[in-house]
Amino acid sequence: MELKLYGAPMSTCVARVLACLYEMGADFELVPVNVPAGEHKQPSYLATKNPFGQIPAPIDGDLTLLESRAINRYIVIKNKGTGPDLLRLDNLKESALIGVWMEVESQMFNQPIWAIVHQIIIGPFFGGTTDDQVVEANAEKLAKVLDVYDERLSKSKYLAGDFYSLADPHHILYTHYLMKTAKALLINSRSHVKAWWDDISSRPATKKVREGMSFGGNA
Ligand code: GS8
Repeated sequence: MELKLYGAPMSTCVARVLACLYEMGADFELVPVNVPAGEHKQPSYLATKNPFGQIPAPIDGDLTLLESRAINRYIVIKNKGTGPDLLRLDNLKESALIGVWMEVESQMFNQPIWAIVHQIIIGPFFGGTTDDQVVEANAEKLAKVLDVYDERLSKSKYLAGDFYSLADPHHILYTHYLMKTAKALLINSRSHVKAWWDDISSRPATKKVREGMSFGGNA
């Protein structure tokens, strides 16, 4: 039975899973969830899809999953042999470094970039306003994180080494939206980060997921 992914393609966490599905060439069906109408907060959704009332929610046969990063681990392991080996579990050191950079994304990179993108793009789309002080404070935080990335990427082509791994596409979604704002300078002013972004953002799987990522207007 084909995996059913409940969500909306412009949603960042759904896009994280789509990037992995496209990269792995996996079969799936995207089932739209009407987030503005609150479909993801309805009792039936909470009971059968995601108890936290969030997207993405994939259902693969009798297996219901949540948390985009854990979902992607499952997709890569399930499709091992037919898709690219984005986790390298047969190589202790390489898989350890992939794990490290997936954690860095989740623990260091995600929070400040999430805050900037929510302030400038996603919040206003849902009727909110932008707090410039929050943007600036998080831009400062993200700059420090990206300095570490720039150093790392001066030594290897991708985050975990000279090979594309799951750690790289986990960065695509928020960076995609950041690049539509004036804070794109945070990426563009760091030559190694910029070269990495140019590379990963132009992969066919990434292009496909980015095509569905828009909150209208210039975003
Ligand atoms: C976060 C899911 C999430 O925040 C993951 O899957 O990685 N850690 C989880 N989903 C958002 C949309 S993506 O930004 C969501 O469902 N928001 C609506 C809401 O919480 O009401």
